Amino acid sequence: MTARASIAVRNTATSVVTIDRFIIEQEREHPGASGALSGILTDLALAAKMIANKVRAAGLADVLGSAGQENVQGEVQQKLDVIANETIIKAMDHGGRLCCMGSEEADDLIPIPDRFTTGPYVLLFDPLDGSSNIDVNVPVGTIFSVLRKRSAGARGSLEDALQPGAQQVAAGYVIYGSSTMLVYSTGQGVHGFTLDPLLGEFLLSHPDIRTPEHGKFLSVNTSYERHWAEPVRALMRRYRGLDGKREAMNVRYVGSMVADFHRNLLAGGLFAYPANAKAPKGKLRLLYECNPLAFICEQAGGAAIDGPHRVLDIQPTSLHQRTPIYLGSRADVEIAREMLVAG
Ligand code: FBP
Repeated sequence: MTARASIAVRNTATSVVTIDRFIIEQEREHPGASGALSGILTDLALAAKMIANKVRAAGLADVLGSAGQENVQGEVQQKLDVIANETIIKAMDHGGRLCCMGSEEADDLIPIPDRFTTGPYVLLFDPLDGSSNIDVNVPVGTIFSVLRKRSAGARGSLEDALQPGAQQVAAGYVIYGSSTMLVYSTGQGVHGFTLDPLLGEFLLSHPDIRTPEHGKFLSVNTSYERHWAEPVRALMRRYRGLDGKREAMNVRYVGSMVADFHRNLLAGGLFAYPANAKAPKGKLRLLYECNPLAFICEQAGGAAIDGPHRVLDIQPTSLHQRTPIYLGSRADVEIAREMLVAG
């Protein structure tokens, strides 16, 4: 039974597919598999449940607001940024599957403590994406990317993190919205699991997600329009039907990349964070925001570019590097490629 065939197993009155069961079924498709990748995905699901509990009760517990310090990006860390970061590190550092980690909230690579054994994978993550939205109860998310270790030593190095996104062996995100969902891919399609708060289990709710070829939603922060280069302005006029060359897309922008991306993945659309005069490389980070979502997007039939390049082909040079991004429905990304390259 192939992994795609096993997708036929949906939650029915009599059969419930938990994420653990699904991970094991997918692993069976790889007879040589060590189980390490499955272990990483299972531990991430646990970390997601723990973060969901904190986010859900954020207004009641003293976890809202600033943590009073800045991260390497120069952004003020929110208390929940720090909590989510520590939760993921503690859930992942002792399983013997990772050689090192990288996080939006840590300046350098996070080593595996000497008292724990290491493993053949690297985990890169944004513990709480869209954190500026936490205090106003707008959906936020966690984004993760898994790569195979390349370097010789047991304890990993920057070389292991700085691999093109096309080398990812798994990627995904968790959205803490009206429900908590975990969406991931190991290169065998994209599958979504919804957390049943009573059972405390992620259950298969969105098997084999495919994103529509043509999108209806446009997600971009137009308040930067005056700082965009002319080709970007022309592109955004095109998407909004202002040059009469197509129907206008419906503009939806939450300001949490995971929330905007998730809507567009399911309903069809384009998320863009172009470069602008103030941010010549854009804002979003290549390794733990753009690469994992680009991987999911392509696995669901969509596309992701920075303008001239496929995002997953970009050779990273630093842990926190930024990139412009246009990702979503394939036909809409194609328009961006044509107009930005021809621009
Ligand atoms: P972090 O919270 O992880 O730094 O995420 C960056 C982010 O909040 C994205 O989620 C979102 O798409 C973008 O920045 C919003 O930026 P802007 O306010 O400039 O539109």
